[in-house]
Amino acid sequence: MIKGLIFDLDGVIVNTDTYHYEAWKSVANKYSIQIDKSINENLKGLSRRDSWNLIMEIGNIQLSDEETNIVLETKNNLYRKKLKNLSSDNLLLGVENFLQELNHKEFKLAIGSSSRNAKDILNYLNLSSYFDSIIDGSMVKKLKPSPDIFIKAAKNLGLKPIHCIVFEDSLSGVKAAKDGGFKVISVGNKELLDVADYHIDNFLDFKLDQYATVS
Ligand code: B16
Ligand code: MG
Repeated sequence: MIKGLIFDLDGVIVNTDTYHYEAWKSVANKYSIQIDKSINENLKGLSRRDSWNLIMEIGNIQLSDEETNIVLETKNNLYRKKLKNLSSDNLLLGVENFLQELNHKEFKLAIGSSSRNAKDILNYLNLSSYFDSIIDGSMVKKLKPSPDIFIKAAKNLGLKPIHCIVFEDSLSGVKAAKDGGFKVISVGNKELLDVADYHIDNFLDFKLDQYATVS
């Protein structure tokens, strides 16, 4: 029986995944590395550092630790600049009504995001109060594709993974949740259905009783 729902943030609650993509494209461009949408699918969900390591691998370059730290800071500054444009228009379709409905039905809700900016984004969009627990990239050692972030979220909700559903838009996140023993609903990219249990494009027509099909 499902008692808890754990949501990824970027690309599931809010479409900030496009801001990450634009910021990485611009940073990579300075090193003449081209990033396209299919490369970006593999960056989604990874930590800032792991994302850059993958980009360096693709571009076949290596930087000193000092230069790497500058790149990470530059990317985050670019990303945070874009966050200034955020509004409720950036929420995934139907997500706020869905969260309200879940709160009303007394499901336990958590965020499991790799982003160290997660809490700022949730506060900025006035969404924090929907969640009983918010786990971000600063709170676990191993980020996605390790299941630790979701395991910590479930623990904080006082629930076992088998009693939770994870919503994810990234391959690394779907794998993390499956490895942690969770049911997973992929959001957005239909190809993720190969690894997830169920798929939705957004939350607009998603009904609570559809849980039954995956639980
Ligand atoms: P930050 P999620 C992830 O958030 C993003 O998908 C990923 O693109 C980003 O690199 C990662 O957060 C770290 O974000 O640089 O803000 O700490 O999808 O797990 O909510
Ligand atoms: Mg995501």
